[in-house]
Amino acid sequence: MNSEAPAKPGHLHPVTSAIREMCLIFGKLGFSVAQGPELEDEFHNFDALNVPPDHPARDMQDTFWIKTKPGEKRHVLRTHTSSVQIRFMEAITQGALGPQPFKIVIPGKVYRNEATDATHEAQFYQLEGLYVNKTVSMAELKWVLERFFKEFLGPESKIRFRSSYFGFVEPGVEVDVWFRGKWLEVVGAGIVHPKVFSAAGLDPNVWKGFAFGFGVERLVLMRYGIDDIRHLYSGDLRLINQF
Ligand code: YSA
Repeated sequence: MNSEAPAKPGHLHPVTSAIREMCLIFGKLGFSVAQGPELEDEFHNFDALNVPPDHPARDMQDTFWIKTKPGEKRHVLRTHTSSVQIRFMEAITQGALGPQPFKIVIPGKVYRNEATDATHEAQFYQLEGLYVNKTVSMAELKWVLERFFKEFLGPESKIRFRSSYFGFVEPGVEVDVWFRGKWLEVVGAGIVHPKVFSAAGLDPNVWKGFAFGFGVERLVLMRYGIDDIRHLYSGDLRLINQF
């Protein structure tokens, strides 16, 4: 610990309380919370999400690969929470009730082999969302995200979509949020790619969906005006005790 002041009893880390608050906001919009493993196989982290074999995200520099013997299934520390989209849909297809509409959010730790700086950690949290039903639109996606940001960052926040590429959605967008006079890029999102449904065992001719994912710490930094992500994990109680 860098600080001599003891932690105040009952205090939660700002990232923990942000995740709880985010889940409550999405809960009011009908989303339940789902979870999945942090040690993931290549299929759930990349293949099933239509991330091509030569995509740079699979590179040694970006991903923590677990050592395996030749011929063994390759494992990674998950690089995003999108892997849980596949796990949840697999569970739905194998469940007693069979395929059905659902809305979930997935908060969780993810890992990337990168040099840390003011906005990058090698271990951080994402919050993923997935809504699956027989018809789902970009307009609904926009409404849900706007409702979320108005509650989490304040009623003056608004959002805009810019087209972008992620293998697991088509169309794909980056979402910018208007906060304290600036547009900030905070979310990846889009309409679930039919190949993702097929990989998870759901019929893409029947099921449609939207998905989104964002970095939790980046939103905590914005909301509280903290200038460096590393402060959150320095163990300095002078920071923690302010929340
Ligand atoms: C996209 C489309 C979907 O339908 C669903 C999810 C997504 C998001 C996608 N899985 C993804 O991981 N995109 S991302 O690489 O751009 O990361 C998402 C967010 O994580 C970023 O916007 C950023 O807020 C945060 N992030 C990324 N690298 C980070 C980081 N936060 C802290 N440290 C890092 N090193």
